[in-house]
Amino acid sequence: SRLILATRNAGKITELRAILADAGLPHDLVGADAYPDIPDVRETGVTFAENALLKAHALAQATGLPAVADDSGLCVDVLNGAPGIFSARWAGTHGDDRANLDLLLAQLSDIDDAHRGARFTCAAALATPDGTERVVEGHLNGTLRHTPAGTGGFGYDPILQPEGETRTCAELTPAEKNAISHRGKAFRALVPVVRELLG
Ligand code: ITT
Repeated sequence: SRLILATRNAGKITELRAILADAGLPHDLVGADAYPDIPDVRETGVTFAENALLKAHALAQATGLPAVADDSGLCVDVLNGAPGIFSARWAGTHGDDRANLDLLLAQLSDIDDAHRGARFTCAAALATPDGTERVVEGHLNGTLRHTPAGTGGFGYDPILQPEGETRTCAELTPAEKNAISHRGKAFRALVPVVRELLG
């Protein structure tokens, strides 16, 4: 049976396919790009969980198929949790990863190493066409580098060094990142829920 991945972010799609396949989820995973006529949902929620549910419900309603969605972002301690749910458009243009990262580094230029704590959060939501919903969260704690390193992953990966690591997320292999990431944790927790509700 088919399960919609309610995201248009290519980095997320790549990671989700690997995470869900590794977890043994038997469903055919169909990206939202297979439905180009369905408009993007307005992310009007004030939490990651609310926005993930909005995206999952929108795709489930529009396709008549169950859908999972990811809302995620980087929460920086000295910025009181910003960029948070605004991570994808921190510098103004939605999805301009390089501009977002450069602006964040500029905002933190005076902050010393002891005060550069941050965490990635991912809310993973499941919605079915009958309106059933579930949502779980995962986190990855770390510190922010002063300069980007690495070419893997996407978004803020080149500046986030996970706790206990000497490399940034962008220097990890995809499997290493998925094993510890906010997204890996959230979607591995969602898999038994998907199995229970969808069979
Ligand atoms: P969809 O809504 O279509 O899923 P999006 O990119 O708009 O795609 P979000 O609103 O959830 O998704 O924004 C997520 C942003 O948070 C993303 O653009 C990155 O800047 C950042 N982010 C999330 N997960 C990340 C990760 O694993 N590594 C680095 N940055 C990440």
